[in-house]
Amino acid sequence: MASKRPTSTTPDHRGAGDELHQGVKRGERLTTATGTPLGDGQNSLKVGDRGPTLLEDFAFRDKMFHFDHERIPERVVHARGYSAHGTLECLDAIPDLTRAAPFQRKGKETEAFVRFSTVAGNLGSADLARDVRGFAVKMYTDEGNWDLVGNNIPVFFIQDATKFPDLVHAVKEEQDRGWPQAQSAHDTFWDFVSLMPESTHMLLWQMSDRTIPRSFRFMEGFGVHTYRFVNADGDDTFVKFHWKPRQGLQSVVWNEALKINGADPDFHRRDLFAAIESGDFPQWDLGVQVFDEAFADDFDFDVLDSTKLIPEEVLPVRVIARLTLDRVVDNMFAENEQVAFGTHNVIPGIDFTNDPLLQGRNFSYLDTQLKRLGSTNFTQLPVNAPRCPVRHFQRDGHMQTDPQLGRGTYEPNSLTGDDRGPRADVVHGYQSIAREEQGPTRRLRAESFADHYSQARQFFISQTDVEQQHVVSAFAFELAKVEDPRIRTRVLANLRNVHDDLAQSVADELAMPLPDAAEAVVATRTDLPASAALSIQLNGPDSFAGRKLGVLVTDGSDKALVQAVTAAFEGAGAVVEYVAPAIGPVKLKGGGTITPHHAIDGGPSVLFDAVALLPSADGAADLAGRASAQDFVSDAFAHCKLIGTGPAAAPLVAKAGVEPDAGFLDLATAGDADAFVGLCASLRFWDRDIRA
Ligand code: HDE
Repeated sequence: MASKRPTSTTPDHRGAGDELHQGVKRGERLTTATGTPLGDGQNSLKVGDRGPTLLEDFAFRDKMFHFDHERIPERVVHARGYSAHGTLECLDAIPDLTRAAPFQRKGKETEAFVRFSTVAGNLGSADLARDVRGFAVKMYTDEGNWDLVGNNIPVFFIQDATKFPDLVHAVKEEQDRGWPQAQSAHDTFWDFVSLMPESTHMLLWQMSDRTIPRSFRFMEGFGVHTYRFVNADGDDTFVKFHWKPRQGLQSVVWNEALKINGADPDFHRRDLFAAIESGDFPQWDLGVQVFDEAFADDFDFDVLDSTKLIPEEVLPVRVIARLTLDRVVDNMFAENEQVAFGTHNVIPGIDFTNDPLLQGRNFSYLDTQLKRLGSTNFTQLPVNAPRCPVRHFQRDGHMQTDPQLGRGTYEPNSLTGDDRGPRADVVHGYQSIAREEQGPTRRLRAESFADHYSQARQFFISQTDVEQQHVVSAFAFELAKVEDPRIRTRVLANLRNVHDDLAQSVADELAMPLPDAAEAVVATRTDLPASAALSIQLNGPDSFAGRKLGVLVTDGSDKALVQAVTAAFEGAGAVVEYVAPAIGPVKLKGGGTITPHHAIDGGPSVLFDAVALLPSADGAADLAGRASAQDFVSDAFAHCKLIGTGPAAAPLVAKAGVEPDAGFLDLATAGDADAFVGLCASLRFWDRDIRA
């Protein structure tokens, strides 16, 4: 029977869009990977009009071959990340301390690339998981790439790198069921940490609001380990690195985080992208705590122990440079996925200490890149390639892109000529500092690492009342997800060594009896004073700049009021977005329309730092009957947000079951807008804190 189907030569059926490709210019042609221009991008080569596909179809095979190999292994930890480009500018030259190239001259600029990440979840997990955030910075210096691969928390869970695979296995989804994703709230994680008291200090940080940052822009970064600065004379000092956001610190509350994950799982990456694209470039001050052997010997804890920090009140942070992120990535795979960080990437002027965690990391990062990127030549990828000259005799390997000219492939050689044969530079080249090491080889944890609770207690007493309550609630939330009661009891026993109020409050929230304190090798010190630097709330911003106001509008909203609120907040450096019953234009009283950014069902108040309710009377009556609008108000209230109310908002507020308090401000007329901006500088109305 003759087929009625069209043939590939019937122009109308060649495939959508092909008519657009008639007579395309040479440089615009669709080609194979090897450059052959294609005459058809829509149909594979078949026998007859319905027949089998031919193996000879090189164009199909070229395309499918590449597609089949698109994925590379995601990072075993820190899989989900987001990156941006920027510059590090030296504010305070410190050649007396280090010969590191970025710090030799005030005003010196060094290209930088930063990747922020969560740790536990896979690449597709949600941004607001309760998790540590990676804060990895690659600096393309004149003397090679320097990577400061840090976190947003200054301490870590374990003291020895050999425990890292155990920690990661414990926190990742359980192997017999494949869940939970991106969550520490499950048995294996708490089982492990309850048996590893050295993790207690980090657990306090993890259960604090540090692990639910409002944005990457509003969090600190830390190098964690003690490193060394080395100056041109070869003199070395210890150094700890800090990134301090000039935007101030800010986190969300847990109930809000849970809802953001549903409303916008990309909340953090969208925030960074939007800020940079709008020209609101985030900045961090790079600060250092520099100290010598004498300080280290005197200090309460071992400076090689990554479960400890040096309080800023004991050793102030000196700001030496400023990082500005001003360019988003062009291609997530090429940059965000293929960037290869490593603690071993240091430059002259930076050296290591014997921190056992750092020593282990120096091995792991190089090793992992070969697995992920598949070739030793990953340093040639644009995002990883140094910006300074690279000369060596490393040759060949998969995907070699360097033509590597000349005859000599070894060092020393006399055949490539003086101008082409790289030589070690004994004067300016990298020299590891001469360290005296001695002692028997042993598998031993130093006694100076044995105090697991004192700094955990110090962290707890450094939190505001609201923050302490958040820590308690976070422990209770996580432990309530732990099925085995023995694990919960062990955690409570450890917490007794931190602070009895903490242990008792968590036990109360779990409705569990308080066990005896766990045995501690070293008694908890109660003399360490509170450190204000450890609180988020005490280090917030002094304005609403960089934050987002959500304005609820309906047909009939007052134009003058909407405009005044918008102008006041935008004038203060904030972003204003409108939320309306539907996404189509809203007609304002006073003339004109505005186009909302969100329809109410997809624009819950968790996406904003503060809200203004400016509906018309009819609009408020309509919204009062919608669950999403009621949630908009009741969630903003529950999350301690500042709420501006227009003249007609009352019925909606009442229907949301909310009693206005001092965190509300009447926006009766356009003249009230400035007062609302001023109120919002405090970000939240914590007096309302209702165990969100
Ligand atoms: Fe990592 N870590 N880590 N880590 N880490 C990785 O490297 C490792 C540790 C950190 O955005 C891996 O490229 C060991 C501390 C960040 O690409 C891997 C130990 C700190 C990132 C690895 C630690 C970090 C990683 C996985 C214990 C804060 C993401 C993929 C000794 C100071 C970097 C990769 C990015 C990534 C190993 C502990 C920060 C497997 C063995 C402590 C920010 O190599």
